[in-house]
Amino acid sequence: MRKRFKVLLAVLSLLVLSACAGSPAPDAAREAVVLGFSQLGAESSWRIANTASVKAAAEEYGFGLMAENANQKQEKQIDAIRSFIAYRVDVIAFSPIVETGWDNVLAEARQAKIPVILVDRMIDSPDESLYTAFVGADFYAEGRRAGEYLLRKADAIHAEHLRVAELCGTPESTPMRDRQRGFLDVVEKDDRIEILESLNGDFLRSKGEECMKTLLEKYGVGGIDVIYSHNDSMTLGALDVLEQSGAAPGRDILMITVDGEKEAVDALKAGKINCVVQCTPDLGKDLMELVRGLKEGREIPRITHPQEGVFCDFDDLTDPSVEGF
Ligand code: GYE
Repeated sequence: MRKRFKVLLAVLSLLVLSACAGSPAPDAAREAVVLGFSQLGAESSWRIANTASVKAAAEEYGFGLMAENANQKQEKQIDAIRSFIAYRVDVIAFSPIVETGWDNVLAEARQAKIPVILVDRMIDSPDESLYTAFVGADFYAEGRRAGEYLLRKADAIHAEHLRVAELCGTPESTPMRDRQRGFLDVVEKDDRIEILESLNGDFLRSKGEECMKTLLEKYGVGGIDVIYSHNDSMTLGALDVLEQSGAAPGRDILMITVDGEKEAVDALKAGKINCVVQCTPDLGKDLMELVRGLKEGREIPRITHPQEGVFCDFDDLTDPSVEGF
């Protein structure tokens, strides 16, 4: 009996010692956290960098991560969220591909008392209790920055009339809606600006190419003055087509894009793009801070927006801070 008691005591003190020798108590709590993350797909360099940021940050914070990629399918995201609920993860994070259609599955998460954090994109629902927090860019502000650049450029080149074609991201997604609205709110009342048309390029490079071909067939290089594209992937696709057709993007057609991936920033430096509105994919750490806050029972901010700006041909592009992700 005495011997068994001694062994038990030894095991207990070892446990206590190892807990003390390792990380402090809050870290031990962190290790117990499991986060379910449903990424919407891998449509762009932005998305790939965003997935990497979430994975690296989960590792840094010592959180368990169940990550699922939905390959651009809302049903797959819904299935992933249901599997996270069944697994009883501590927190669910997901990037909704479109804004509507989430009410049922998020009500199931609420019923299971699992908090939900929206990453990158928003949902559109009258029920605000379906999610606890949002971390991602202010897309409306990004659209406005694109519009403000265009008006500044119009002044600088003394333009009287600028015909704009818009390459849009995935229909019904938050960045598509808000980048369009923000841009229009700035340029709409300026009678130098004419919007020729808005085409859906689904945030894909291949569709950016297709859209640019369609535009060239319809208007010719001389019939378009500005391309405003909702992301770099579509812009880079359009650049390929323009260059193949012998046009000089950046000079014959002003190119305005959103994201800031390395290839686009290099094209800005080479004079093929005129303005890159930044949108950072690096949301991992902000997300993990929110998860940690929830786990520790703290009040967390409802909305977290990262700091973002603009790189454009009015800037000193040799400055080392002008770099892409
Ligand atoms: O701009 C685009 C991606 O939701 C901010 O989605 C994201 C957008 C990003 O495919 O490249």
